Amino acid sequence: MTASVTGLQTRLLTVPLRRPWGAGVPENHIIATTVYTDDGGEGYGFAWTPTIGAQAVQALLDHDISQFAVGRSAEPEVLWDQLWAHLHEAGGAGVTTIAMAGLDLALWDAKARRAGQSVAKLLGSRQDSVEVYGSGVNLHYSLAELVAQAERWVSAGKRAVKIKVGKPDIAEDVERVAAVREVIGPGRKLMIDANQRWDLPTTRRALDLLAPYGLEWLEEPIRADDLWAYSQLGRHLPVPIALGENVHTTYRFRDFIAAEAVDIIQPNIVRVGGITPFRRIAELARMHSIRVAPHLLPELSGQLALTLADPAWVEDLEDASFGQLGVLTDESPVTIEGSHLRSTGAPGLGFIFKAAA
Ligand code: SMN
Ligand code: MG
Repeated sequence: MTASVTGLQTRLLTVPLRRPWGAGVPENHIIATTVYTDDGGEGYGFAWTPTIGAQAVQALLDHDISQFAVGRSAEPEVLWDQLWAHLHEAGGAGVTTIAMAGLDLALWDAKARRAGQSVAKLLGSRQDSVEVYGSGVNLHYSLAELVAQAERWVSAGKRAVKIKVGKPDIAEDVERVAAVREVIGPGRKLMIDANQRWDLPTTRRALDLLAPYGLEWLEEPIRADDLWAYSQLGRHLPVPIALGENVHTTYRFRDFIAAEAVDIIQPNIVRVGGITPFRRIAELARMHSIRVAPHLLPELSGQLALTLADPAWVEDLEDASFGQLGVLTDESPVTIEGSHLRSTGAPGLGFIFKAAA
């Protein structure tokens, strides 16, 4: 007999960032969830938004999702499809899927706790450790601040780092990429992230100017909605294209992969709707020899990366893990030493949010 859901509770936490992600982003929002099941089980999950929509996400969970889930199977893969169909008129992706993650993650946590295992072990851990890269939301940093950050990554033992590009004058991007390459030397990997700031011609020009610095990937040069523009970039670029933090459904990932418009995908496990769709996306990628680099959220992404056959790098955004933000009741379920992330093996997802941030 599988358990069924008896209740769902949410709490909205607003968490100040230790290093603001620009003038408009001083904090992040976490919608902590608890699911209850009729076998006495409990599971802890969350949804997350850096800036937009936290109250909308919480309202969907408190009203539509809770009402729909109670009385249904607590099996996350079964409930996910039913819930997605139920919520679909509110949109197949975005706020809908972000809210769905709040339930899906809590259900996976409950299932793993019931089995007395970590979620990674339950899903079949394939790696003892995964590599993390140093990352920063640093477009607003001065050149000196950026160089200092790159120096911190080198001292911390990172073997790969990612910086933001997309300054109004591309010459400034060239200067910043050159400076960071100088600090990290030729042996470390360097990724750049334009956060959808460019159009097609600017991207072509940027590739010409920046490829000589030896780049592991160029992330989100163009609006993530514009599959057509990505498909125009062509197949054998001097720098692989990474995207996915703003792609929300399995179908849309399929479309990018089928159009040969992406080389590395970066699903955000919350934005796609939880672990259930993340695993489907990861399988899709594997069938097409596309590597998966789960976006942000190292406590969650890191554990799921351990279950992948061929994980790409996991992002370690400076001072921004839940553990570093001080919002967890216990020690973090993952450890990061140098460039390696490992699981502590804590049961379930292994993290519960404090009552107040
Ligand atoms: C990013 C996106 C959202 C929040 C923080 C950082 C960024 C990244 O695009 O890939 O690190
Ligand atoms: Mg990014």
